[in-house]
Amino acid sequence: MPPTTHEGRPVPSLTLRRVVARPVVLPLARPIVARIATIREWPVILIDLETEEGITGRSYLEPYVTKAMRYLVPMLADLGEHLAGRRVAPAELYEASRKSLHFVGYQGLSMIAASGVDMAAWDALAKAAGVPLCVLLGGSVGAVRSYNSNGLWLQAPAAVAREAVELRDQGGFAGLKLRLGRDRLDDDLATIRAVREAVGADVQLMVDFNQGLDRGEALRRCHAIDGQGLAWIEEPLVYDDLDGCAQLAAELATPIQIGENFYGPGDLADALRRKACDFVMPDFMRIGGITGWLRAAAIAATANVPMSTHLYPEFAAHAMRVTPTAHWLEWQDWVDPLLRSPFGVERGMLHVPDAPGVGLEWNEDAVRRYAA
Ligand code: SMN
Ligand code: MG
Repeated sequence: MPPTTHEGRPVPSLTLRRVVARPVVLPLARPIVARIATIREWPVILIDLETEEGITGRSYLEPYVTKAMRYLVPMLADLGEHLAGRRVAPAELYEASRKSLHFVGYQGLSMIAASGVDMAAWDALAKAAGVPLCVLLGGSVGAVRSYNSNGLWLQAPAAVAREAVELRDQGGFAGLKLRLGRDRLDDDLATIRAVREAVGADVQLMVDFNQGLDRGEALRRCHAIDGQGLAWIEEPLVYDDLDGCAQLAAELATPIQIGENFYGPGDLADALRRKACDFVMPDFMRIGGITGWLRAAAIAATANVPMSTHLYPEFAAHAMRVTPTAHWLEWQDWVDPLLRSPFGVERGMLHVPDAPGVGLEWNEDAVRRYAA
């Protein structure tokens, strides 16, 4: 007996035909001005995983650096060629992708490409099953608590406070993330105070140093903001300094948050083993797509560590519906111009659409307009 959906229809087996990757570059309404870089345009690779049966799985990648698309686009096509003819069984494709990378290594762009294919494979499979991805994963359709991460970069305190009110009111958000790491610590402190004053006591404030501090500066600054009632302090140190993070996590009352640079579930396990953080927030393109996320979520759950998402809010919404220690979804609308139906946000909750798959359809006019 073939497996059946909730409506009793058989789930067709899908065969991967090819992977089509299209680079686009979007303008950012609010340029990213972080401690370590300024980003004015947002590169996105749209992935269509075509199957012999006519169902197309969709995903996208956001590789930060426009030039990185030069390498990722052919990698995705090559991975597609390597996997062509195989059944769209995400766990098997994930293993096959990894095996094909034994010699070049799993991390970096390798993992990013494999993650993009994985996400598209899950979308295809859920479409074939006729159910939303979260349902295929064993969950139900619903909403996920989200914070607005659209802005609050390194501008002057008063400007950040004004923007914080705008972002709170963009969807009734009860959480906002500010970026820190101005030249002077006093200006970071003034920004936290100005934002708190502007948005009131009921909004949780996360802060992100974007890996911008050395150990001495991190000790000084994190202790200085430790009494501000922040929800977390994110990436104070360069991402691979787990010993430094462990020292901060041990000393500070405010939880330390890391994870957007975990390459695969093993990195998450390693960070927890080394007590490098209190919270984790893997990024879908680095943790290994949905397959990597599910494995990472199991590890976080066994350690009772709250797990938040990084970018990819549409995939995040589905994944969080089945994440045992689901904490906060990071919401951004940067890719919305490319979507036919952006997901809705209400009272700070991102809603999973009740439709087969993830719920991504490209707005082809916009794709043409922003083609790189
Ligand atoms: C971030 C996201 C996207 C671009 C730059 C920085 C940030 C985050 O680290 O966590 O949102
Ligand atoms: Mg971050």
